[in-house]
Amino acid sequence: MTHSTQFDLPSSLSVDLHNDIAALSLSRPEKRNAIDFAMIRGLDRFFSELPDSIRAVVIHGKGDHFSAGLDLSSISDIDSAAVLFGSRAWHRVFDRIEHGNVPVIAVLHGAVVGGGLELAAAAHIRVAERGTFYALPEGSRGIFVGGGASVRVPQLIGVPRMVDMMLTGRTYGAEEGVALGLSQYLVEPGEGLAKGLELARRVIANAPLSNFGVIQALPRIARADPETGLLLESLMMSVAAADDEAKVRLRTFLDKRAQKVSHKDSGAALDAQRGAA
Ligand code: 1HE
Repeated sequence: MTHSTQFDLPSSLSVDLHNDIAALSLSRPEKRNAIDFAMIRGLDRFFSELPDSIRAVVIHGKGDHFSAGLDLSSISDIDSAAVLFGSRAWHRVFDRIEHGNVPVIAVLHGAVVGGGLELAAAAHIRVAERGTFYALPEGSRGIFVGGGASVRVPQLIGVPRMVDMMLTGRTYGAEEGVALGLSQYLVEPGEGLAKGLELARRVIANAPLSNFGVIQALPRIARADPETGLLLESLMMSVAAADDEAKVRLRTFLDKRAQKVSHKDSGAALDAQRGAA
């Protein structure tokens, strides 16, 4: 069911609610989901005003592509101050996605280009359909990345690969992307949203404080100096373990009523195998 009016979104964004998971669509297929300021403002509003009842978000794109990146017509005739403030607005929104209260899964297909890759990189998990391709054509457009790619893309694939993509226009396909870390899952065309929703359901089955630790503490610990990081890890562990939710879950395991860990059930392992085949 569509709930876009509840969120007061521009026409370029729409929302379907699947119980406590929101599927947010980039809905500007006629412009290949190019991201303009209205879409950025809409993303900002959506992620700042997300009701507590929404426990995970799946972002995907309508039409044949996830996103063609920055709407180039929006910067063709503006001064450098406006571009600077615009870029900082992208940063604020994508930070809100990465460090918000809910896990975000990006489902990718077709072009994941420039700012589209920057948006995907701000999500916590990426699922790519076969046929997805990744590019950073900023160099050939005479501009530079401005939505956080300099920080987030090297965390996924390393600085040398990003340099190559920007200097030579090299693109990566879906299969290479999953091997390099641009996505964690590879699925057949048309299966991405179902996979994203399935993953979201698994994610929200975790204890809320565990998920908080994963999306708020873990990335900061990984960037911290090791001594500070390890202290933060212990603090996060003690906060999560002291919560009633942990006590119930540990009791369930100790009473032999909890599911055992099973490698066969691991979607990640299955998809990685399929991707490598
Ligand atoms: C656009 C944009 C756009 C399409 N801004 N209007 N991004 C790029 O450099 C990628 C530019 N786009 C493309 O290379 C192609 O459009 C695609 C490979 C993504 C898709 O190709 P195709 O053949 O399916 O579509 P199309 O015919 O090229 O485009 C359809 C329409 O969308 C057309 O407009 P129309 O009025 O002629 O119908 C295109 O002009 C329009 N369109 N992409 C504006 N990006 C925070 S900094 C981030 C910096 C960046 O993101 S730079 C990367 C920009």
